[in-house]
Amino acid sequence: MSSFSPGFHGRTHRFEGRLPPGQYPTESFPVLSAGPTPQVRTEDWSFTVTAEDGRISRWGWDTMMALPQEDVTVDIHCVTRWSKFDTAWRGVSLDTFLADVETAAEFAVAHSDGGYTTNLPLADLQEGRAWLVHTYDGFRLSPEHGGPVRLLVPHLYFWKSAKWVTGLTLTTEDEPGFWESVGYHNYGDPWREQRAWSD
Ligand SMILES: Nc1nc2c(c(=O)[nH]1)N[C@H]1C(S)=C(S)[C@@H](COP(=O)(O)O)O[C@H]1N2
Ligand SMILES: [Mo]
Repeated sequence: MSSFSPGFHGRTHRFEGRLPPGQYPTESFPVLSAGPTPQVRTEDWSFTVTAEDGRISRWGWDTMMALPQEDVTVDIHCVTRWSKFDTAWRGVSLDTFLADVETAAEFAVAHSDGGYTTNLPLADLQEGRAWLVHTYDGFRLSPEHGGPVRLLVPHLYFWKSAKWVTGLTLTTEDEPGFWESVGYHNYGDPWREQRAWSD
C-alpha cells in the first residue's frame, strides 16, 4: 500500500497528452520565415478565393472584420520540433469565407505575399479547423508572425499556417507548395510525425 496521496504518484501535469512525438514545449514564440518580412497595410490587404472554374471571391480588411469573429486558443507544432501550448488568436473561420464559395475542388493552395505557398486538402480548412487570424494574445498580429493576416491551421505542422496570406486557390488536383515540393511531407500531421516525404 502506498502512503502517497492519489495524484502525487504518476507524473500528471497540465500538458500531458498534448505534446506530439519528437516535439519539445517552448514558452517563446520563434519566428520562422523563408524570406523577408513584408509590410502590408491593412487598407491594402485583401483575401481572394479562386475556385477551380476561375470564379473569384474577394474580401478586404473591412469586410473581413465585419464577418463573425472567433477567439481560438490552440496548441501549435513546428516541424523544427518546438510546440507552443495555448496560443490565443482572434479571426474569422475559413468556414465563413467558404460558405460563399461554390466549389467541387478537393484541394487548396494558400498563397502569401512574397510568393510562399502551401497545399492542403480543402476539408482540412473546413469544419472549424482553420481560421484567418489578425490578432495574437490580444494585440494586432505583428508582421514577423504574419500580420496583418495569416492562416491558422493548428492541427497540421505550422508550416501550413501561411503568414501574410493573400488567397486560396481551389484545385481538383493536389499541387505541392513551397516546402512540400522540396521534401516536406505533403500532409504534415504532427501526431503521426509526418515531417518529410519518407515519413
Ligand atoms: N508566408 C510564409 N508563411 C509561413 C512561413 C514562411 O516562411 N512564409 N513559414 C512557415 C513555418 S515553417 C512556420 S513554423 C510558421 C512560423 O510562424 P511564426 O514565425 O509566426 O512562428 O509559419 C509558416 N508560414
Ligand atoms: Mo516550421
